[in-house]
Amino acid sequence: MINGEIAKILREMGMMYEMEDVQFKPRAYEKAAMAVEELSVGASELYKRGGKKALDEIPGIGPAIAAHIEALLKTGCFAEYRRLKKKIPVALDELVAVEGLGPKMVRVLYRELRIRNLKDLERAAKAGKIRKLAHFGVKSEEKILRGIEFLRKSKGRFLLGTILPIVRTIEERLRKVPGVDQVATAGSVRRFQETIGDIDILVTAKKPEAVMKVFTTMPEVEAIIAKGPTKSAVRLRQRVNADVRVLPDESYGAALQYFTGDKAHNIEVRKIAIKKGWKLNEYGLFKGTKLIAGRTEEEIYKKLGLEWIPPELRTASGEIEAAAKGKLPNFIPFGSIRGDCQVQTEWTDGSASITEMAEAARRAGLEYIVITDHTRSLAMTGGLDEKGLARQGKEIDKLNKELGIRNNGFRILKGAEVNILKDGSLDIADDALAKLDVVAVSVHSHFGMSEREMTERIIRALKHPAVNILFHPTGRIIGRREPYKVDIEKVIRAAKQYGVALEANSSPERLDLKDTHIRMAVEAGAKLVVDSDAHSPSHFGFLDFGVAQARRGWATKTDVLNTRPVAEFLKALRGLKKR
Ligand code: DGT
Ligand code: CA
Ligand code: CA
Ligand code: ZN
Repeated sequence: MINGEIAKILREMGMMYEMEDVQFKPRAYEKAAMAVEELSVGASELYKRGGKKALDEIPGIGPAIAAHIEALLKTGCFAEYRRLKKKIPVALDELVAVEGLGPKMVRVLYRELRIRNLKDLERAAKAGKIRKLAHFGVKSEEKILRGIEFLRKSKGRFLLGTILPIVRTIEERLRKVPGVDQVATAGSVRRFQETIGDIDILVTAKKPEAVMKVFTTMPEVEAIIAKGPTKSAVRLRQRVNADVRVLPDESYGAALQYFTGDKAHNIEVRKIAIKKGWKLNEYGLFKGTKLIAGRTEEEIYKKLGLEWIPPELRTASGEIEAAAKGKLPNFIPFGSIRGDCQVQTEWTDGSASITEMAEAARRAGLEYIVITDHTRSLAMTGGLDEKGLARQGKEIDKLNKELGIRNNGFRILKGAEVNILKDGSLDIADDALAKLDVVAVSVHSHFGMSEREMTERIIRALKHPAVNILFHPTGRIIGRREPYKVDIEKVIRAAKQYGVALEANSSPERLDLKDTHIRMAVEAGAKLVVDSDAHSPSHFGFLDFGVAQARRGWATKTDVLNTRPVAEFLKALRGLKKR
């Protein structure tokens, strides 16, 4: 059993306890699920080496849950899971994927209408049965149907953040196969697209059969779809398909270019070849039957009169014209974020202390973080009020004194993720905001407003003189929640006018602003920050997902304020207000 499967069961346990109104356990299981997901080694590997004790020692996992994991690894199940599952035998993960449906509502739906899965849910909603339940109404029934429709649309695609770790593991494994030279993943993964349909791996090797053997017998493989001498395809246990092709050295670059896409980009590039009287395909660039380029992507682009175009930019939206003129912008480099402006801690819904987050950030190469716990109207997270923020401020002052010496000047900045209320006002008083280094605002309620109302609401918040950053400006959760209706162009213009930076949130399920919106912001001259939205120490690793989207949005380093050292960052942030 792999970590993802264990985490899924633990998460389901948490939800089942929530259905049962059990105290504390839901959070403990959710925390344990997160801990397992974050392990850099397989739990089964840990167990093999160190037994139950090794599981016990995973931070965030107590002896009871460790025992469950042990049972999972040995038998694939455990008694408590079976007991709870029997009580409410529903496809929980399927149902809670519908926006707005939590475990408690799932319980009501099961008790009252015997709804066990998505199909039952859709049938009941269409028959008008849900509106008749207490606490549900016509509106929630419509919302459920919209949610199901949305799920259906995004089905079959996976978050880049889920896929990339699997891809890296597979690549590393293939690299170790004797005779293997180059290994690369092409397609949407290489382009850092926000969602992935399937994984396309390219390899150059002396003995293709050895690659095929390793690839089709990997522990992640659930089924072999095709196995040939130089090409195989498998279905992984994560339900995603992956294929591998073994190529000769001389056409590696051509294949990489061809299979990276995207399709529209390739069509335009091929047109340039045709204009020159040449032919471009996955085997190379040909003049008649003569191969004139193919070993590297660079030589192909060069022969066609183009600068090499970074994969994430290949969307046929102006990059080819720019490359032809040698005028591709100096896109923000990966790894260039110096400070993270959105970090949650255990003061609200994060999993770790301020110190732990600061230390993780420093290990991730950052120079500063802004602590932005939620504020009071987000009651489910234990949002902070003015007093809470003041107490947290004192704690941060103290830590800065201690850490400053120990950590070469690493800085923790005081901030908050302040809720924008329905009318556009903020849920924290001005004098408390004045004590923060960075004030960020975001929408966490009343998602159903009209576009005009939502746009006005957000712009009113941006006008507030204390506000520095707008977090996740459209509120989408990829594959789970549509963005709220908002005129993003107007919001971008207002952000520029009132001196507020817009966030490019790096969390793989948000990526908000998304690439095309980032490009609008860059063109409008608004400033950005790229944040991880960290809720636990490993999340600082998300930052490059945000950087990739910023690159797809044609952002350069100067567009992104938190590429600067802390003093310059703060100065630039304040400077926006003075223009
Ligand atoms: P995905 O898998 O849906 O996330 O998106 P991609 O871009 O990885 O698409 P995929 O896996 O179907 O194909 C990988 C690349 O191969 C694609 O970006 C461009 C190229 N390609 C695939 N099929 C065709 C085709 O029929 N014509 C051309 N010109 N290129 C293709
Ligand atoms: Ca693909
Ligand atoms: Ca493919
Ligand atoms: Zn938020």
